[in-house]
Amino acid sequence: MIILKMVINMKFLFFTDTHIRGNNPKSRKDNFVETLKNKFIELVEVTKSEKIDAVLFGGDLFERPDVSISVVKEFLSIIKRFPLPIYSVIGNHDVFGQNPEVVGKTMLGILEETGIIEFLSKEPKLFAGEGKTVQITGGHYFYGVDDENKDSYILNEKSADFAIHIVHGFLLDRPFIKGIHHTLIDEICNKTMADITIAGHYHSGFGIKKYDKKYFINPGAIARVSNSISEIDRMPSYLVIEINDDISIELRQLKCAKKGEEVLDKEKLQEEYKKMNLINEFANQITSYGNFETLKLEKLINEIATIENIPEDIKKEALDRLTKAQELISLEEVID
Ligand SMILES: [Mn+2]
Repeated sequence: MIILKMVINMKFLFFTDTHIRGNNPKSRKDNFVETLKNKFIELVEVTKSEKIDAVLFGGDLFERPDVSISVVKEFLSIIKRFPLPIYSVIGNHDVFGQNPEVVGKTMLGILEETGIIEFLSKEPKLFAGEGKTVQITGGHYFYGVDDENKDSYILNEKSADFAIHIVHGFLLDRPFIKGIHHTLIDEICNKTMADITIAGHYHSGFGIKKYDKKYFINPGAIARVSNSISEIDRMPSYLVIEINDDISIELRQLKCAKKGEEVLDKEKLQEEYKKMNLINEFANQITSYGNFETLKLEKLINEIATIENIPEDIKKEALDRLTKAQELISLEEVID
């Protein structure tokens, strides 16, 4: 009798930026909630039928930190069918003030407490197949993730045969508009030990890139919520990663996703685009204090602190107060 060496593959499914919310984004023509629920159902079915070992998520599960309880409950009835926990990083939309330290005050924090979500960190989670091991690490989004220090993107040590690193940040394969902080694959590819780096955050995605022997991937957002005209041509996609002696990665389009023209209102998108241009023009006019790049309050505080040489602890206090103010405002608002 010949005994064949059995190789048990390890299979991972990755998706990102679902932006769960209870209402329709302005530019959508369909019922966004129903469409998104169907996408989760498809991902659960793929996970089951293809015997996925672990589900990985790239951040921005929720559109906002305090999505209403009824909406969360509706989606949880589907999400809980995944093999749990879902290994996840925290996106900028999941928390107040883009501050992952306050995740305890958010819906995502509740999901973590229940064990549905498990946060990734620099501390690797280890998966063992037949003779091979895979480690998973992650970096949450935080204010400044794409500044000089690219720490969040770089895996310094590898203790398994294969390393997957997940990050929520503006990772790109080519330079973007000057003045908007982003990170190029070129800047990190020689520094990171990860075999596969997967990013969420940039909704358009850039697909699968291979630099030397390392993969850098962003499959794009599951939800088409950006007010960008290019979203019309994009089909929401996810990844299936198979690891045995080698790595194979498949970028797949969601079968249930409809064509962009069917779900997005082109006229509304063009209107939004014009509005954004006006806002940008206005922002460009506010140059008396300094060269403000956007109207993001966190950014303004940081820029003023730099210009005025304000001590670090005072800047931190200002950012903390801003976070608290955003929490207060959100309590007062009618939620979803
Ligand atoms: Mn997002």
